[in-house]
Amino acid sequence: MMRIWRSNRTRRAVAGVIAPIAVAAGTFASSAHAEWALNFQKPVTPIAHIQYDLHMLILWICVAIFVLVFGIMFYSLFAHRKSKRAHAANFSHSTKAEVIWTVIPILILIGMAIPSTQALIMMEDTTASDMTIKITGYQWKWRYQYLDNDIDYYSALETPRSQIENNAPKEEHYLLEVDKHLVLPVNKKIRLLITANDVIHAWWVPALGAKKDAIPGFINEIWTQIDEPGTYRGQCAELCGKDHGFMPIVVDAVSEDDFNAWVQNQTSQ
Ligand SMILES: [Cu+2]
Repeated sequence: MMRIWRSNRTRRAVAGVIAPIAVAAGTFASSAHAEWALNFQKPVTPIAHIQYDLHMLILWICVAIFVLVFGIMFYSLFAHRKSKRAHAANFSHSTKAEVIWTVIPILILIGMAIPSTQALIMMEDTTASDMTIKITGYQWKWRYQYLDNDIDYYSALETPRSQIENNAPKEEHYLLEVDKHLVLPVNKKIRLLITANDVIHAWWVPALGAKKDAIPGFINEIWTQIDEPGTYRGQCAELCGKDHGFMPIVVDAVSEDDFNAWVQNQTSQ
């Protein structure tokens, strides 16, 4: 009886180890299209640049603290080991040590708070924008309304069902392609008003450093100003129902002339 119980427990323990490995292996095998880059996407807006620089600054501060703390710890363990007949100091209170370990972290936190605050203030400043677009999240698509140009359309997933159900090979922009892109001019400050019509969504385009919750009944605002023409892709970033993973965002950043031509084309239809 004892033996069966033990073997069941062993089997359960083995299954507990193997199951996550199998799941991980399956994930690796099926994610041939995954983006394996480690850092943020290449920033293309002032906000994305300031976020990237802040991220790198704080990353290196963390690396320096890690190296210093673990360096001192491992050096101390090694240099003052018992076999060398090390004797522990026997003081129980040190004002000097307490002042040092209070003042240094405060200085580090201030050093991080100053650039963080500058970034937040810059990100919140939607004044003096050249144009305004209202973005509304729906289950499961986006609606773009160009308030200055009287353009209004929906943008929905274009990846065919056959690719999602593994009946056709997956394209390069699998689940990241839509029927109608959001077209924006480069080098213009664009104010984005973000809301939703049913549940909470979030409009997120990493290369633009733009991510904001789309909440029914509320209008959140962000701004963007894209440096380089290109196509930038994003996704809904708030779990919003069964097709949450099927409402991507595609932004086309084009020259001012191309944008004006596009507006002409849209409004003359
Ligand atoms: Cu959504």
